[in-house]
Amino acid sequence: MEQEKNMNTSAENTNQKPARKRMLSGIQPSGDLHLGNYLGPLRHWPEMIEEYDCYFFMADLHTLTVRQEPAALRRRVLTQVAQYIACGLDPEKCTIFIQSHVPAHAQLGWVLDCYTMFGELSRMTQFKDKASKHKDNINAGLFTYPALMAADILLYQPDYVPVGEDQRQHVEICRDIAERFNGIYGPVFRVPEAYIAKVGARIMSLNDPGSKMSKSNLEGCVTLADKPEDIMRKFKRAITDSDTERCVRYAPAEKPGVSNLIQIYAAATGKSYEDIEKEFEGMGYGKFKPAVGEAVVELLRPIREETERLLADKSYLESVYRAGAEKASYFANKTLAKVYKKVGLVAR
Ligand code: ATP
Ligand code: LTN
Repeated sequence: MEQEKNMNTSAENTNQKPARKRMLSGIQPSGDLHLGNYLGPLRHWPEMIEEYDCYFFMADLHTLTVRQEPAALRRRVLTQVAQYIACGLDPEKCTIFIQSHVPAHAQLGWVLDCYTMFGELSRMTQFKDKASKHKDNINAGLFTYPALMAADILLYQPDYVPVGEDQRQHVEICRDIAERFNGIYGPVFRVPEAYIAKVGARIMSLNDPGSKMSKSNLEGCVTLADKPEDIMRKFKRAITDSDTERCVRYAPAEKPGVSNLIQIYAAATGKSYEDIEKEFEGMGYGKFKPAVGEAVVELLRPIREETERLLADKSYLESVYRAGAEKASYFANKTLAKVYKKVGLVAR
């Protein structure tokens, strides 16, 4: 994973420097986790828990910005806890928790709302995008989402935030908010850096390679829960191009569909783009598309099977997220108390 090169100006100013560097990230349980979530950030998290002090959470409060069916949301949060573990996040080595179980997120979120400007929120791509897709529900939470995300991050004083390319702007605004706050009150927050994978940072939709793979277009999206036959069907139908040579060549601008499949195949097998071009030289798309499908089936099979096993053990899952909330709360409450004191709230 290639680390973003951002200058971290205030990191050394904080007096809460941990022994190990810290990482934090979250994913919204707004649908089933998909191949973009996995090949972008999630796949790299298990490597990180060996080296960093890691916090991973289900961003359930963020999910409320779009109307949800309550029972389905509850089910997806539990599935996501199981999937995090099935992807290799050992709860003994990192902290896994549910955002709404740690009230400090909403509490700091409110304070940061008051240090985030209307103009900067108006420029957020995700807001503009989601507002155009949900015209009947452009709520205040959708607008202030980045301030809550900044609170999620800053509560834990992390050094790095591992996310996909589409979240770069949100990490940038988080840095701006932290610097603004530190500029007024002194070094309260560590200013974190985005940590973005080179391969897999932006997986595109299989049936619309101009848009990122997303839960909102299920035929173009492979989920971690998909059965092998569904995965194969989606890859066989993947949009490529009408290039008469039908050659497997990495050229994102000219051949977005094929380049996306090469990217997925590279991420799933560890092969380089050149090796993949050689492997399929002269073969056309008829051989290539099912080969990518098979590689993804094998990549996801152990995750799906382990998720099913874990979901049958509700008491274990409960023990994981309860312990996680306790540990996360301890840390988060320390930062929140400091913030409340700095802004002038009376201690209880
Ligand atoms: P939606 O489908 O509604 O856009 P999402 O799939 O982006 O949602 P998020 O919770 O917003 O889900 O994203 C979780 C993480 O996965 C983020 O770090 C995000 O950057 C990353 N991610 C999402 N889609 C992709 C993608 N297509 N390629 C790579 N990374 C992605
Ligand atoms: N906005 C993120 C999810 C998210 C997040 C976070 C990611 C909410 N809070 C804090 C990293 C750190 C998204 O992926 N859509």
